[in-house]
Amino acid sequence: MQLYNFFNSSTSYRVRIAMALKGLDYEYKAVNLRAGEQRSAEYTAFNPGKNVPVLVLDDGTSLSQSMAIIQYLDDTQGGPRLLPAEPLLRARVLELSNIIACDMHPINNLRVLGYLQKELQVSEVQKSAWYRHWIDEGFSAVEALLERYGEGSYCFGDAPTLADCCLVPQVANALRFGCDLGKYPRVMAVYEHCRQQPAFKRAAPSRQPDYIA
Ligand SMILES: N[C@@H](CCC(=O)N[C@@H](CS)C(=O)NCC(=O)O)C(=O)O
Repeated sequence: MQLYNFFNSSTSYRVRIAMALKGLDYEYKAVNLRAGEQRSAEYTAFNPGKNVPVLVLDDGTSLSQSMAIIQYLDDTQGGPRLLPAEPLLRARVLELSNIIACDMHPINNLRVLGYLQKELQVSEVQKSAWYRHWIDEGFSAVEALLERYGEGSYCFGDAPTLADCCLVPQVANALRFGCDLGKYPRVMAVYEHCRQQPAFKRAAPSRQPDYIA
């Protein structure tokens, strides 16, 4: 398999964690988002969504959207289940994951921040305020869900799920933007625990071949 991704793209990082947890090997195909490679004609023909990640299967089939990729891998590959079979627990995992994947990430994505700055002419300070606002909205909700339902060292119990694949990259991204996450002790406890685990370490931005400090 091939994974088109970028070292500090949080959606790529989700898939890298899932693949590392499942022990899946892949060829690393770097797409430099900082250089705008995702918008090139060649890449757009490959992925009309103009984003990463994209997984290419051994038979050449390509699949975009991190949540679809992870669910596909969970359904077809071995290793630990990232989406539990039990319907309510599965829904809980998706509930938390979707706060990050649907409510947080899309409004703070590179293209959105770029549009705010270049087209709407917001200042650097306003852009940071926007970013921090949506991080706070989202992590307040995640923190409340972890308080209600979270037990154990991961989001849900003592084994990783899709929720952890989403939480860790979103925290890493917020820290990179200088957000104060001290208000979210449960979120941070899960993050710190995951960071120590070999699969999460392998997937970390600083361990990727295209990493730039
Ligand atoms: N919903 C998509 C979002 C993918 C996405 O937008 N990824 C970001 C990086 S985290 C990207 O490629 N952004 C390019 C851009 O904004 O131009 C997913 O989960 O895969």
